[in-house]
Amino acid sequence: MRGSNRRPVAWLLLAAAAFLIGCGGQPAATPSPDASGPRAEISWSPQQPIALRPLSYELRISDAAGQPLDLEIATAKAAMPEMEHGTEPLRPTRVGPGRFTGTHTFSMDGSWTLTFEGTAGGRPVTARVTVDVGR
Ligand SMILES: [Cu+2]
Repeated sequence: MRGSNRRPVAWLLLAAAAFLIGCGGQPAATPSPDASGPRAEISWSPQQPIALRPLSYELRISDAAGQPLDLEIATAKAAMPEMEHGTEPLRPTRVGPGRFTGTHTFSMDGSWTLTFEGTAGGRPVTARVTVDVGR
């Protein structure tokens, strides 16, 4: 009866294939490193960010419960925590509650931290998301 054990494996492979196909055209979303506070998720086009190329992004800010957080962004910037050089300004445009779009060109490959600061419901909010550019 060992033959019957193969079926779940086949279904698992099918599910994995369907998942890969389903995600093929979708940009990857990176969860925020801070799970307790507001979450920032960002997806890129092209899907894999590369330095020195204009990229489009879609940013979603949500509260700890996962609901869209209607953040009024005051400052948005990209920094490389491991490096001494300065930050790059980001200019997200609000397209809905907790939803923003924009374009950016990273100056170099590496690990970038994007920080979005502002207010939501009169309270200060900071949301961060990490982006691996060029790797
Ligand atoms: Cu750098």
